Amino acid sequence: MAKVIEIRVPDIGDFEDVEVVEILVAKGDAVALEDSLVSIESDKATMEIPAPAAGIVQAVHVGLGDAVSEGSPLLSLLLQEKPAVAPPTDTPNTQPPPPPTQATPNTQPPPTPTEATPMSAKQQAIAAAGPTVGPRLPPVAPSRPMPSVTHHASPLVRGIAHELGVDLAQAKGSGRHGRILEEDVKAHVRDRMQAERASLPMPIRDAPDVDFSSFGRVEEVPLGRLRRTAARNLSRSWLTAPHVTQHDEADVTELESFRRQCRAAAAERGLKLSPLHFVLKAVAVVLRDFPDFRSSLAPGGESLIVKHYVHLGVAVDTEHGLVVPVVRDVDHKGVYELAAELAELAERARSRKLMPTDMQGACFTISSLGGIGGTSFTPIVNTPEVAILGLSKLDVRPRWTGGPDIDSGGGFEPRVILPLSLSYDHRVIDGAVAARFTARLARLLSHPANLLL
Ligand code: CAO
Repeated sequence: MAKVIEIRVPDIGDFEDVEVVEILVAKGDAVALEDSLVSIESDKATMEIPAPAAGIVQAVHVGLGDAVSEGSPLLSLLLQEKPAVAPPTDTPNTQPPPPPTQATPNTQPPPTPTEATPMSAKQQAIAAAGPTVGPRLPPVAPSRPMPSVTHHASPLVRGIAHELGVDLAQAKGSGRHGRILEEDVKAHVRDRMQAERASLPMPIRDAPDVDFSSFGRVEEVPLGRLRRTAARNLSRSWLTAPHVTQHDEADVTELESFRRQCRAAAAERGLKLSPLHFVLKAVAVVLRDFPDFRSSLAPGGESLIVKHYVHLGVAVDTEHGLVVPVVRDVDHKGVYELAAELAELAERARSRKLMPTDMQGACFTISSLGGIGGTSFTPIVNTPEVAILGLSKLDVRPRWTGGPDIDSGGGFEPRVILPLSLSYDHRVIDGAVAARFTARLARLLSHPANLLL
């Protein structure tokens, strides 16, 4: 005769009001011996309660989130007439019945299912433990709480997931009620590996080797050492520092008027003042308030090394290639002194007389193409510096003197504009800070008297 047994919460040690976190079966489900029925979870551990025998679920007595304690009814199971697994062999089982999954023995008296159908040793062991049979929660040191579990998976699958380093919360279950099976864990690992392979950066290859002579006459001209070195440095910078260029412009009308006034005095010193010399001075002032712009990323990228000196590199165009000599302590020097020093460095650069030390120690670089032309460009940061300022050609542009309401009067007046292009390493400098930097520089150049302050 068919027998219905009540499955109850087993001995779970000292725990009370443990939460039901998973109900893995529903009324009418056929379950096999040891199929997990319900998962309960304390703040220390999660435990699945297995079926003590094969059968059909008659009723589920708990809901998700219910608090249960030892002996609380979980579900009613109509035991199968026939055993779900092979009947016991003739050899009597002399082993004491092991607790289903855990080491701690069950101390509850076993209510005995009374059906006559013979059971396997394992079934007998489990059924003998009766409705309250089940594993105790494993003793877990309070200092090492178990992670909470919100997925359906057998202890075996959890073990495999643990071994493979799979977070079950990320895996998709294809089993009944979304239960995560062994093959789901493997599929998850496979998908992750494929995704990782796909996200690997493409290897950087040289441009394809083309036989240009097949299209016309060619000649091969060797590159000088300077150009080869510059090419290496520029490539490294471009590939390692994420570049952004902030474009701005400074109204340098007053500054240009002042520069013209200084022309004679400069000539007496054997100098020519260019806009660049004033920009050097202004940049030194702005750098005082923007320490990140005179910093470098420390090796490993975990910190910044901020330099408390203001040595500025200046890009010099020579027939052998680009070199960047360094003007030291710009913040402590006057514009005439800077003009004299830069002229001397540029002269030595062009006659290839610079020493390696002349090109070391900058914390920021300026590259001026203003004497040549152009409206803006993207200079490449001279890493490990984090920013470089490009200057383009002065332009005279009309400026509206009235307010935004053009009907209320106003007019246009010519203004001298200096285009600014600030490239920066976005790992170190945020766009907003870069915009503040150029805005501050533009203000300073627009009111050159402030340079004295
Ligand atoms: N707008 C208009 N005219 C400008 C100017 C500007 N922004 N900057 C300079 N000029 C003028 C100068 O006043 C000078 O005019 P005069 O001959 O009438 O006096 C003329 O252009 C030539 O100036 P210069 O280039 O000789 O002098 P400088 O101080 O401005 O620059 C140096 C010196 C060494 C930086 C420059 O000669 C140089 O080599 N520039 C090229 C840098 C370079 O190649 N950068 C690209 C690197 S990639 O980032």
